[in-house]
Amino acid sequence: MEIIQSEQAYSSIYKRSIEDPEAFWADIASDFQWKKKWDNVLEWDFHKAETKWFLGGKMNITENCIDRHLPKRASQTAIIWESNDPHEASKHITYQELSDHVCRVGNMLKNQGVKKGDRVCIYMPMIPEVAYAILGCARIGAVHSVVFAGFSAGSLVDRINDSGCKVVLTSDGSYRGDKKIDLKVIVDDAMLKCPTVEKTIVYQRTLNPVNMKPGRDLWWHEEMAKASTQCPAEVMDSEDLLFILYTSGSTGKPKGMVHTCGGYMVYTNYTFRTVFQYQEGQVFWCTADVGWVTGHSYILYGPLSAGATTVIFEGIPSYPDMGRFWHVAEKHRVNIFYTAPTAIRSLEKAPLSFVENYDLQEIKILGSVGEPINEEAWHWYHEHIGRGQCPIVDTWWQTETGGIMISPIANVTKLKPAFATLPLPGVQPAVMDENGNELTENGVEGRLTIKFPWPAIARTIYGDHQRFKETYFSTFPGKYFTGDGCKRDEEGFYRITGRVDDIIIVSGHNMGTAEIESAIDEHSAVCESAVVGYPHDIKGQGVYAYVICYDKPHQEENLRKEIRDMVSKVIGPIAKPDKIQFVSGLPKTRSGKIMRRILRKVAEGETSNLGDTSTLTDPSVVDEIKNGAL
Ligand code: 7RM
Repeated sequence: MEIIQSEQAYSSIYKRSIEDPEAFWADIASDFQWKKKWDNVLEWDFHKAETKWFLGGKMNITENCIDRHLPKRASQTAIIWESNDPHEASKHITYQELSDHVCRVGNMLKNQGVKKGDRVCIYMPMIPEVAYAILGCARIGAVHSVVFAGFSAGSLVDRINDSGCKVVLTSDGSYRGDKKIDLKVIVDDAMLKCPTVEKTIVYQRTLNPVNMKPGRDLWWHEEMAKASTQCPAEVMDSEDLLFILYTSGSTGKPKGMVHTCGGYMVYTNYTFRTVFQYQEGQVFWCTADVGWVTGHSYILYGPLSAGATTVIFEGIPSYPDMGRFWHVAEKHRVNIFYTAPTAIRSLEKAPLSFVENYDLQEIKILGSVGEPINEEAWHWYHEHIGRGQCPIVDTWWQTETGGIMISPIANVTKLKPAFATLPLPGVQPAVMDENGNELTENGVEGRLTIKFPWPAIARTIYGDHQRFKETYFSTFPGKYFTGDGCKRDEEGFYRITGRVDDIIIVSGHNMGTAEIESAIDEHSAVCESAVVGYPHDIKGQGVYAYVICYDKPHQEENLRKEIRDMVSKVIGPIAKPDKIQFVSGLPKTRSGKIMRRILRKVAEGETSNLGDTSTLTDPSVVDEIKNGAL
């Protein structure tokens, strides 16, 4: 396959990918190891919410992530593991060792009666074994369902039962900063309500005493010792399930997004190599947790299928101090660094000496994902981490899209701070107005849809195709609706303005809350903000801003005025916040997304019935917010 290396190449390849998508993707797919070539590249019908890629093709993603590299790269490091504890030795796992571990896990699962198509829940910390677990499932055709190991027992129960998992892979405990979490206790609690689970297999990480239920609970090290390092890769159809990954809906129960083998493999590999311009021998570090799609696609499947060296980091950015990311980047000579704006903003707050203590010369490319990156954070990241020299790829995508969709291509296409910029080849965005008309010009704003399938699009919601169809394909019939709003500027560059459910209408004007936040954040005293709408007698909706300052403000009224003036200056008087509440933190989920539902309720004057707050990193901020409500 041809990797794009110039702006002209981008234009011509993009054009070809739109004119003849099947030929374009067939060409890319032919670079992989197939056990049998596909009969048909694509069949789709967005009215029925159906997409199939590489039909009739037979393959196994682990052969493409491991076996095919062995002739050349058996002794190359596949995974660098860095512990939560900076004093614990890091690990370098070669492709050969990865092969042995993954095959062992495959056999260990088979020994417990796991067969192709069975669901296996993985509830583990960020240790090398979580990678072996995920790939071990894929090796034997079991469907993995990774549940982020920060979720509560109740969330675990919902996810296990929704997909009927037969086995749970877990550990005795996990480390997170200075905290130790007893994962097995949470699993024990969950097991009281999970009738489909026959076995749990427990890896020893923290060595805290755990309760092992006879007949159900097994030790990982004992079972692995019995398992051989030879495990033939199960023959998978392109459209067989690879994994289920739950993502929260705007309301109600989590949606089990289903990804299949062939298209997902092709797309995560292609986007990894293209967006980051990965070069042979480079070290790639994506700081996400494997419990999120970013970890699936860009810690494991993308980099490993490309034969790269990928970093798995067990810890958090602030432990033992705010320099940890930069310490790890220096120590492992990271070349490509991919993180989230929420992390950037929190590190930006710390003294610069935490960055300056480390040599970051090896970093060549920076990435951002998960939410819109505000301009201030973009510039800080560019200047201080990228030394003004590294491109930042602001990658827009979703659990549902499987891989990156809209993003600059590092060192190839133009950057524009706070813009995800251009669609990748094969991606056909369409901006829609409220009435369902496509806005075909540039210089428009509307809802972001995608009008043609790409190989890694989620195929369904596990067990609920109707919900899949309604959520993604009914708002704009015939198109995939992302739930995001966007602008396309005069140059055709996309800026994602945030979830459409975060749009507020003030005096008849549509405003993206992200846009107001970005303006507030430009005030030098402000670290971060979150804006929601609240009912307003005259305007319909008023603007309510929650603002975190670097230092606790002394003269709140003065600062409020300055912030209003700033917003007025940046966006216009219409966007000026009506209410500004200073807070010390925001209610964030563990993936760094602000739980706006809570902020909206408090802004509306509702302080009881805030709903489930168990997935918040720090539920105590909710009380502070309630008590300070204006
Ligand atoms: C990869 C991931 C998806 C939602 C998506 C957006 C937001 C993600 C960006 C972004 C602006 C970005 N999957 N989002 N990336 N918004 N710029 N570069 O995050 O399923 O967890 O979230 O995240 O709203 O719809 S996700």
